[in-house]
Amino acid sequence: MELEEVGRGLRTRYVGRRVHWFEQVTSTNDVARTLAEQGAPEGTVVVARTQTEGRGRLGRRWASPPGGLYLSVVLRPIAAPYELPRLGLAVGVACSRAVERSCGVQLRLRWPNDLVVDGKKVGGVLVESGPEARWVVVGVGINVAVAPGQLPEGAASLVEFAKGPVERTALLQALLAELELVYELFRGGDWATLLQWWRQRATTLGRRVRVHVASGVYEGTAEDVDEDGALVVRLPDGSRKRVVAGEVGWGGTTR
Ligand code: BT5
Repeated sequence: MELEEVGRGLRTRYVGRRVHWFEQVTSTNDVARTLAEQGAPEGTVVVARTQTEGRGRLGRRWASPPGGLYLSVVLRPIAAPYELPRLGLAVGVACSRAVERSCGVQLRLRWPNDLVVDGKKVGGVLVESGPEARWVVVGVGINVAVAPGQLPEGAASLVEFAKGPVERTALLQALLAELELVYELFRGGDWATLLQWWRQRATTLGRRVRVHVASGVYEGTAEDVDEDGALVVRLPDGSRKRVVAGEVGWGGTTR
């Protein structure tokens, strides 16, 4: 992937106007955090071909072999920390729109941050922030064409679902453009549009779910996502529970 090519076809105002490209880093989120702390402008992007310490949430590992897209974007929203889960969902929407646009694959969203095709995880979103959310780093990992055997159980690459080859430059360009679009909606407070777009792509809603939270595990039906980005689950006794942070699975499958 040529940096020049990415810049040439890019139609954004600020996301991706500065791209730091690396063969290998520990984690693009680490590099972006450092840049953010040093005052990097909003929209600064870090892309790496591989990561040695790619991470997911809660210190989990993110397998980052060649053939994936690993990027992080520095943002400076004027937002309270409690608003950031919404931004995470918005980024998932951007990924879905970009994948659909660039390779025609329908990328679905599993609350909170999984990017899924046909029940397989093909990517994830990790939002990290500095003190009082003065800066935010949005990390996206997408398995574009990773060699089989280099991904964990339940994971897959986009090429397995695409009709033709998946062009990484086109995907990255589309992703940067869609990220700017959803970020503008987020900044403008248009949560209604973002939520509608998220719902249209959600795999989680209307299904029976098993929710793992710090205090335990319970089952119910995932009804909706609320204005804070929390999952609303209807319990068997009819009451509703808001899940702000947790894991969602169902019936032994990850679909
Ligand atoms: C995520 O975490 O899904 C967020 C992943 C974000 C990765 C990007 S890459 C660029 C940027 N730099 C970073 O260091 N991170 C971000 P979580 O929901 O915690 O999911 C982690 C789980 O997904 C792991 O425990 C595995 O089960 C699974 N997993 C690990 N690597 C995977 C991969 N490449 N594809 C699919 N699933 C994977």
